[in-house]
Amino acid sequence: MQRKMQEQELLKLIDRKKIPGHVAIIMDGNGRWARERGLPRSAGHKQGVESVRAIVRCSSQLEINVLTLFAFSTENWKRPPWEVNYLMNLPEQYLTSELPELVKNNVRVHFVGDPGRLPQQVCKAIGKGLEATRENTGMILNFALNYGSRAEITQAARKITQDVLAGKINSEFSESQFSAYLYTGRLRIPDPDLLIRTSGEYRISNFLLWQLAYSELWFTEVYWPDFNRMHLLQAIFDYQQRTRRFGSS
Ligand code: V07
Repeated sequence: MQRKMQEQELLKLIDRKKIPGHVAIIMDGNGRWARERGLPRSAGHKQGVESVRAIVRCSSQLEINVLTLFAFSTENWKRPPWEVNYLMNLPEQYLTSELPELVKNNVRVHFVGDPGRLPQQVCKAIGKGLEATRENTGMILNFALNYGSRAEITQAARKITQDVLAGKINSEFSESQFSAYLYTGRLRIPDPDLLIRTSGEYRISNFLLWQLAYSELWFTEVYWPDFNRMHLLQAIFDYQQRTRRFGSS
């Protein structure tokens, strides 16, 4: 009852006309959440997926245009094989249970990252998600999988160099021309307005380095498995209290 009251209170304070268009989230703290409960790390990831379900639902209801979730970084391959294996099953599991609802809610699934190293079962699940939601016109649910920002920028530089050498683009290309070579540019996803990171870490960790240039940053001590719609509403409320300057003072 108490939680509901607070939620309605917050909802009243939020300006529905100033909802951030693109929210990106670094979902951190699953391992610590599990350790503090004496549970295996997999239990933290499992509960983390529940938070994903809830936050996707809430974001779509709030009419956020793009929600980008950092699900697996290029660094995460260094984790123990059993854990990597467990994580690699999550995209398929999630889509198997959620795809009907995503389709119904007009959500379009997208991906950023290097598909090269992803196991076939993940590529298949992703392909299915893309295919089933490609006609949808509502929120873009963008999963960052095997994503690293420096790798993204480096491949963009390589590709633009090829196009310059092939005479397809002038070597004096603009920032906006360059950004079209990033994963997000190819998908026409605008830069994030708001970045959320959970679990008391105050870093960007190679996530969307180019795209976050002017984003508002919001950090919380809450571990990702405990992150719920109240926290999202709080982040959006705080975002709305800030004045964005895009570099001008
Ligand atoms: C993962 C759960 C959330 C906390 C962070 C790490 C663990 C959802 C997905 C997912 C990815 C693609 C897709 C559908 C769902 C996911 C990984 C890890 C690797 F199409 N959660 N989640 N993928 N975690």
